[in-house]
Amino acid sequence: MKVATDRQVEQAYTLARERYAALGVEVERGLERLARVPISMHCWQGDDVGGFERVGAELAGGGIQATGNYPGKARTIDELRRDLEQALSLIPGRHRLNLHACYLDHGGKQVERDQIGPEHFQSWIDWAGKDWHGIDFNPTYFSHPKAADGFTLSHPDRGIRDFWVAHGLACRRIGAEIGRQMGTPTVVNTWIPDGYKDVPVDRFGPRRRLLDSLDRIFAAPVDPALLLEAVESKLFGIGAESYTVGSHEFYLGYAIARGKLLCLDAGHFHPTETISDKISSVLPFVPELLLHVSRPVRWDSDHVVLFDGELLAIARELARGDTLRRVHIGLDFFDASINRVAAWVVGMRNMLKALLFAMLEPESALSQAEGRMDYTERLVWLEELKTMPFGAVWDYYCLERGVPVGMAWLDTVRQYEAKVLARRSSD
Ligand code: RNT
Ligand code: ZN
Repeated sequence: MKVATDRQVEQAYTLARERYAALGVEVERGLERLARVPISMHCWQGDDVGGFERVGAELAGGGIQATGNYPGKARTIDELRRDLEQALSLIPGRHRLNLHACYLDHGGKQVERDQIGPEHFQSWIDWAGKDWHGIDFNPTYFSHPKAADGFTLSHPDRGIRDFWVAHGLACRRIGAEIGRQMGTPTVVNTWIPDGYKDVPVDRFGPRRRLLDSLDRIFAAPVDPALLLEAVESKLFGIGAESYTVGSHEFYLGYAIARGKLLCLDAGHFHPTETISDKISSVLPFVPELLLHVSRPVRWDSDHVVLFDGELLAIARELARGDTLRRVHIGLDFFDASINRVAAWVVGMRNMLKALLFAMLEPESALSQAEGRMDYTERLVWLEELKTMPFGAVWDYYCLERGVPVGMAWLDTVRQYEAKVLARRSSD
């Protein structure tokens, strides 16, 4: 399905550019800015957070859960890479790959998580090569027998903590080596599932132990040109409803005290609490931020990101001023009930669309109205902008970057599904 001819896209763009120019917005500037923003695309949407440690790995444990049984999930590294390539070819711009430690390439010989090294990710680095802007990384502190008690870095048993600290240290080395080879720092993000299903007696002990484990992992200084380290909080998880060791306040304090990046996941707060308002509150106190752009539906359900109000609110915060210089954007969702390649494409394109929308707002006119305390004008401006011919600019951007315009990309995904995904047996 061709949704429009190239000429139609160009004509609509020319008119749209004039409309924006009348508001004092230079559309070309917005498009150039957008082209410089990499989004970190999470590998785990491709196989429901399974990973490749074991043959036929299970679904994620540790309080996160992909639901659905849509056929065609990637079962091997090669399958996942093909799927990632397919998705990337339908997304405008140059982006980053976000890997988890459990996606290692062990070449048939199982390796324990405290023993992994950069060699297990060399094939990812070689594959990512020049097509990707860089690679980000995550230690995997879940889906493992030593995480089965619901505790890892804060486990009461010293031996189990030591094992996970060793994993954290190994991931640091891996992250730094990836950063060195890719020529752009790897953002290594720490999230642990630790928590209690029911009301604990001692809330201090696990947090004291987590603090100590983190300090052991982060003890040696690292070169920020190779590695940036983030910590990710959470409110609750399945089976950890009453108490999460790594809460927001805990990691906010940790990131500020230790100069780490704070990771804000859109699904890790109370249902009506949003992360858009947290960006300007936290950035004055931490060096940089990592975002896990996700979509919670009633809980931390990790639905595919929509072009909705909260995504726009996040994008506006990023587009204004030079905030983007200090914020890394990653996606974090996993929907196993729809075509997984399509899930990536929808989420990535929506994130980019939202950024473009925000980059086409007349920042100075809006802030002047606010500065004059003319809240009537501010309101009228913001409402007017919603019906500007933004779609025509987005379509043109896709055309210019050589990716399908409109929903024409779905045809490609359907063909890929028929040719490749449908042939993967579900055994
Ligand atoms: C879990 C966190 C975490 C994971 C990934 C797979 O609640 O959001 O970021 O989704 O590490
Ligand atoms: Zn997350």
